[in-house]
Amino acid sequence: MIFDLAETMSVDERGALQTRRLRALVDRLLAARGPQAATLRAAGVERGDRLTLDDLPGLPTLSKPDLWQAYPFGMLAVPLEDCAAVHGSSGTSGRPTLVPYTSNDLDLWAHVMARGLAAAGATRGSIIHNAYGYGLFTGGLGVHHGARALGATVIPMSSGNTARQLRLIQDVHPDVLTCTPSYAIYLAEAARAEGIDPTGLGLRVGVHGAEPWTDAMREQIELLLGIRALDIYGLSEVIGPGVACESLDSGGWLHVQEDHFFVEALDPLSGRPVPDGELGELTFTTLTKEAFPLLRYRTGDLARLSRKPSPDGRTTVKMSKVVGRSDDMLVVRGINVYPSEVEAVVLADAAIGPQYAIVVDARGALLRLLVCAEPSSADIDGLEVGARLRDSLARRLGLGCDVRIVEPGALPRTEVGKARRVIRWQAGPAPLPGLE
Ligand code: DLL
Repeated sequence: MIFDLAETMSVDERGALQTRRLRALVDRLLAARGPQAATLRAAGVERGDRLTLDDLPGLPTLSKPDLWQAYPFGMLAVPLEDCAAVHGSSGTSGRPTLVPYTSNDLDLWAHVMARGLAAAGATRGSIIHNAYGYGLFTGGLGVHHGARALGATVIPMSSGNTARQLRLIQDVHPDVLTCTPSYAIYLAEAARAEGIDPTGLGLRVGVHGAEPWTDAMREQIELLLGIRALDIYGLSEVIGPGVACESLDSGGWLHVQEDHFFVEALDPLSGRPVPDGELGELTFTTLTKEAFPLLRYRTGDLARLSRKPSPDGRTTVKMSKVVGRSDDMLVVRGINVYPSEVEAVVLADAAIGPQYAIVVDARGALLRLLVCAEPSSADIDGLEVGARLRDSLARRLGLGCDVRIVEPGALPRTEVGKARRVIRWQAGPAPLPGLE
């Protein structure tokens, strides 16, 4: 179902709307006199009214360190008393970011999330089991607001307490599961361990995001839970989940809600836009946000954009799955590797289960990659599978990796929060058992 006709607007009509919104945004930023007003003025922009979308590549960008510098509320564009909520992210690099919302911002968030849930086939009649964490993290409350705007019934489970989650799923029969992709796998494994067939739980579709995952992992989730597993992307700085969502018929692409979040893909080194279809750093301009508006925010997330017609009738620009982060790229003996490429090779082997970890051994002068994976069943010959995986990694990545096939259950699981699949081994004892 298409929740909002704006998703099917003609490209020209949407362009005109975006232009009007861009002009108003620039005027708001200038009036707020914050750090973005200063960089705009330094770039010669004194007012918004003549700007067009083609001018965007010439306007200043900002990135995470700019937000840290303004922490906690230096980027606020409205008085703090006009804010209705504050969310944030703990940040992979350990420094928090706080993101305030006005009441209108919360409505906008609910609206784009409702578009995403509807795109996944959720309806007013749906029961949404929401296992994203509630709290400062935007996952739980973002999906919650969206489910309310759609008119569905939401179960605010939050993360953790898996036994209770399973009990509730069996009792309430939700059709939609919302959680991180790693938690979807965790839940399925926990069900099996309890003797429950996870494909018989009655779930129809999963809406998974907040961490990188590949199509190989999608297949695993679909098989384990007997559902369609769709991707949802977002980040707290821009609004939270719902910035872009896959639909049941979008062929694996995520529709960017570009009437509110204008997207560019930039070359991470030069900062210049890359052509559609090429990998670039997603950069967002929040056209309509009030409390924390951002002009050309560089996310560090790498993906491709496409404007080809979508079979589902939506006309918005689409993004591919995120294939990595610009700061995630590993350079191993001169070869550039993204963890997602390793994941795709590992999970393509049916003898390997969904649990794996990449240990980057950075103790010496040259990085070494250790890929640890669990077999998909206990009777698999670890030595044979390990040798095969080493060969496929060498063939696909042009890189020699050490491979360890460990006992089922030996790798750490993530029950709460985002999965940590890349582990840096800087010094000291091995981060996982059995490594040397
Ligand atoms: O993770 C918002 C979210 C919640 C998205 C629930 C989807 C579902 P942050 O905690 O600020 O916000 O983290 C944002 O997570 O810059 C990406 O690096 C990563 N990320 C989010 N969604 C995806 C995804 C939420 N679908 C950061 N695929 C982003 C890959 C994702 N990475």
